[in-house]
Amino acid sequence: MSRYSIKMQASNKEEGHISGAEKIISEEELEQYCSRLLMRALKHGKGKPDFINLKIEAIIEEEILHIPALPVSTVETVSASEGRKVVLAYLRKLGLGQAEEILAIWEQSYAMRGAMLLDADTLQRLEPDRERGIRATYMDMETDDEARKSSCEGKNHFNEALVLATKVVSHPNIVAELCISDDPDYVTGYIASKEFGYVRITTLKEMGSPQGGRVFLFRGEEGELEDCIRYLQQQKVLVHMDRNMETGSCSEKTAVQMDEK
Ligand code: PML
Ligand code: MG
Repeated sequence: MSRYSIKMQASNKEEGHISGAEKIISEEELEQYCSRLLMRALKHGKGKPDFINLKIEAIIEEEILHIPALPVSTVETVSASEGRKVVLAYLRKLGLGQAEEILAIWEQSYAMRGAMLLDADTLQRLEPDRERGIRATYMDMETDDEARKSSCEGKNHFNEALVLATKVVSHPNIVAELCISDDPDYVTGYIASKEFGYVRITTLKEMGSPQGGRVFLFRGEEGELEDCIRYLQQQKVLVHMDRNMETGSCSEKTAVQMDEK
């Protein structure tokens, strides 16, 4: 089967970045998904784009790494501080002694376009470009669930994050990923690791806050860093989703709960 990677990026002069998404699909699906991603760019709540970039690249089938999605679990929390305590507990369970410091450094990722790559032990920042950060890319889900697959017209935070987290923590040198969305009305975040899977934390920031970012925690030798960055930014990955896997509606539920307060 011939497959293609499609990447969409939309921006305008007032807002800067408006929307971005990517898919890995077959040649037969190319036209349909180009149009879906175009609609996603045009209908974004942040505003009308004045620039849309659709990048299409052929992919060699043998270059694709196929991996199963991380197992998912959910921890219900009612406040950002409770959510952060859950993250701290998981970091400690992963053997990361400097959990408090990692949480503090995570805040520096809020201003970045990509993710921060942090040495889990020395707490040294490892991104070659600190403003841009690391862009985990060239990944998509593989599923026979049509509804899930076609959800790319609008953003599905959970599906997209599960795909990204599965790719990222599958690298031998990544111990964990921490993520809070920068979308003001999306308060569910997660900590992902090979050991504990994808752990959703239903409240990890205050409702209305535009602050969010990602940290990839690296553990390894200096000589292993280059391969890790190459994997994160260039390796093509298809994440196989289980049909019975949850589809990610807990943040909306939390949003309602928060509004009622
Ligand atoms: C983002 O906005 O890209 C981050 C989404 C985090 C999703 C968390 C979840 O619902 O599991
Ligand atoms: Mg966002």
